Amino acid sequence: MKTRITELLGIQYPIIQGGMAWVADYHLAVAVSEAGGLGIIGAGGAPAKFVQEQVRKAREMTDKPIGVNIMLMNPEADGIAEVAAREGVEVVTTGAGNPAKYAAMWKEAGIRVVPVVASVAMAKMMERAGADAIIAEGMESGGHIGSTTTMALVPQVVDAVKIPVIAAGGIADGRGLAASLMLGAEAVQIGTRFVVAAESMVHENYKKKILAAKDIDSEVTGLSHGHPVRQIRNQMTREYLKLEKEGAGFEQLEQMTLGALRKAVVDGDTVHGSLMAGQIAGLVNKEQSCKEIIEDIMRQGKALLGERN
Ligand code: TUI
Repeated sequence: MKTRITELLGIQYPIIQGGMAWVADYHLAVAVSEAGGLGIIGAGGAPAKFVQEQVRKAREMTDKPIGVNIMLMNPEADGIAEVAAREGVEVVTTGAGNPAKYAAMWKEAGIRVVPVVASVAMAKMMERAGADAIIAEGMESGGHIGSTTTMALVPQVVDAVKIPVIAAGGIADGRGLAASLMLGAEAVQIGTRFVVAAESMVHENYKKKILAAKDIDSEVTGLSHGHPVRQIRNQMTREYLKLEKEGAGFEQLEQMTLGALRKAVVDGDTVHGSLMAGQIAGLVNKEQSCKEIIEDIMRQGKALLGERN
């Protein structure tokens, strides 16, 4: 299945693994790239040195293209941006902000620049800043989100830019892939289904929560202070939402979530941790290898799209 994205990124299948903070380490990224998709190391809130080590380990394990995701709210984003340029990754994706100031440096290093956006205005701005492609991420996604759904966002972004678009948010199988291509996207980015992949190093407790989740089991915290985050409902989200309703300030709320994702991923704390996951978690009910996941999605997607692919 060839699209402008498979050509641009040098991958076999139009499937990109989300660059999830704490979750997407080199084990997961290498497994996805080796299976023909694009694996991405999620820098999250990590220091630049840690990201450099991750990239080097991935490089030792695969010759296939590898990406790094830079979460732009990370105070070390400048250092990580330089690591990406220096260490010869093929692709950089960015989230939670505007990466325009790094675009020239990355392009000079021959890196494909692919920002994640949650609005048409940001997509246009990124195209002008030199982005090679755009990931249009709907509010069905896990983690830090915008406010528009994938179904509404993707075709509007596709119409607004000339560069190819990758759909994200609420996609976990071949139906999601086929639907995304119908909306004009040329690849999909998948997060939640890869959190439970066999090669994903997240704590077993976190995986179990995603595998057991139903459609309505996620909650969005942080809407009141403009940093909405989707995660599976638990004691933490209940307390957080109660405090938000009572008008708690950003500082107090931030205190509750600091380190909460790490608690979920590393410690397996499903009570106080932030179990980030998308609304599609209800569809994700078995642990498989990245190869099985990608082959499953492609088989189903191709059958739906017919022989033209
Ligand atoms: O970045 C994400 N998802 C994330 S980042 C993350 S790490 C985290 N950890 C703890 C608390 C909060 C976050 C978890 N999930 N997705 C990409 C994304 N980017 N979605 C929305 C945006 C976005 C938002 C605003 C992109 C650009 C933007 O621009 C704002 C501006 O005007 O600069």
